[in-house]
Amino acid sequence: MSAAFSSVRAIRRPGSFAGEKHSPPVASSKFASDFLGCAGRLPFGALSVSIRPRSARRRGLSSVVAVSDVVKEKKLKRSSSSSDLLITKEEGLELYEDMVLGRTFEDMCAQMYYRGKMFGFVHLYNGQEAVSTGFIKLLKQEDCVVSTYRDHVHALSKGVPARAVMSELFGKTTGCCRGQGGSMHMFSKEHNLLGGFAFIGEGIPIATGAAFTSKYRREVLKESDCDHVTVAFFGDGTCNNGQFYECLNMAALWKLPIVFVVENNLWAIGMSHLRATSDPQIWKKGPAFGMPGVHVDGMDVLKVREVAKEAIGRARRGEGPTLVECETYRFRGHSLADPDELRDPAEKARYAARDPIVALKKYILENNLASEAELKAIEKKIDEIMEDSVDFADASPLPPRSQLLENVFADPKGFGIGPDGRYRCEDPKFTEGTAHV
Ligand SMILES: Cc1ncc(C[n+]2csc(CCOP(=O)(O)OP(=O)(O)O)c2C)c(N)n1
Ligand SMILES: [Mg+2]
Repeated sequence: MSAAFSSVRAIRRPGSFAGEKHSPPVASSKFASDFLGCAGRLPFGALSVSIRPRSARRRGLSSVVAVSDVVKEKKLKRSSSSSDLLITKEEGLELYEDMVLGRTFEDMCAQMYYRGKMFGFVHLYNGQEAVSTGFIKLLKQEDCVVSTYRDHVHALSKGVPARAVMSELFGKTTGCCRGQGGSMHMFSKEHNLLGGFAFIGEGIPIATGAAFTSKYRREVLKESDCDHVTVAFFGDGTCNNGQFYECLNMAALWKLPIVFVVENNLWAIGMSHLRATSDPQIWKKGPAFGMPGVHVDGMDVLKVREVAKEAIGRARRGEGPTLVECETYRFRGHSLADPDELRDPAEKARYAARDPIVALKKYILENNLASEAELKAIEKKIDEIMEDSVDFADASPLPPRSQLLENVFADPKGFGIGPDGRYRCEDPKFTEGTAHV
């Protein structure tokens, strides 16, 4: 391990907000009628309560908070009898490991960012892990994932090694994009992770195209085994962007094998979802285009997983797209440059009390799926992976200067001719001040 990091790297355990003091949890029933549990209120009646069957409301166990009439409610039983459990021991441990990996990785990112190891904006995913894990752990290697700028954890869930993600963040040649993408542009052909997009909404058409590819291969090229599904993740703020509507229309029209997953964390930088959106119930936009719309508690990986199973299965069977709105929350500011002073501390505390990792741990222990020692062993393994990924990234070389103009689609000669009559791109000073390579 490099001496520069060894003494001060701290690994934070789930359940604690990064750098923030814990406020006492607020009783959830007080906010039961609030949309997504946030402080603001819906401009009209809380639909999530009104459309759920009475029995489901009484049980309070349904994975689906609100749903269009296309999707039937799943009856989820929770009991200590192993046959009724939502997950097997192996599944529980896999979910736990993936969520702890995501959380621990992001906390390490914060440390490395503030230590000057990363450049540009870095957006962390803390709090939203149940969405990534709940969906991606059900996918096959051939299935595609399209992310946003909050993409490190999606990459990890899809199987991109922590070393490759950390190195990419450090801008090193061993990164999954050879250091050319950075935090917001994770990509891996091998893992069918199609990016990482800094511009909001940009990934949605790419995902729609990937889903079209699967359908084309199966129906036109007659590759009967091509049942690949694409999952597109994006935020609530992004749903006010035109590309979202265009792609929903196209996906429904062509019955594409895609799941649109909205990670509704209630905020778009400092803009509250309730202030920015004419109808904040995003899931309702699915039925408007002729596809199921589902609203699920995104702080509960088991509920997300149940909804994901249904939506992914539907896409794989060739039955078309689904829009899933996951109620979630980010435990940190918009990016690591955001002091996060706008959001109400009471709102933050309410969601901190619903930490998805703590909830899964409780479920595993209460149902005797695994022991405390087994979970500790996973946490230790992840700590070792973190140390290793930072050491690896730190020791890796920076890209050579010659890499700078690779993958630039415009003819580099288009940069013009300098006063010495040579192409500007051939002048070593051309990139001076923009990169230190
Ligand atoms: C096309 C475009 N417009 C504006 C921005 C600036 N911008 C960066 S993040 C963001 C908010 C997105 O919020 P949301 O979709 O809810 O995602 P979250 O950050 O909450 O995950 C905006 C408007 C951008 N990146 N791209
Ligand atoms: Mg958001």
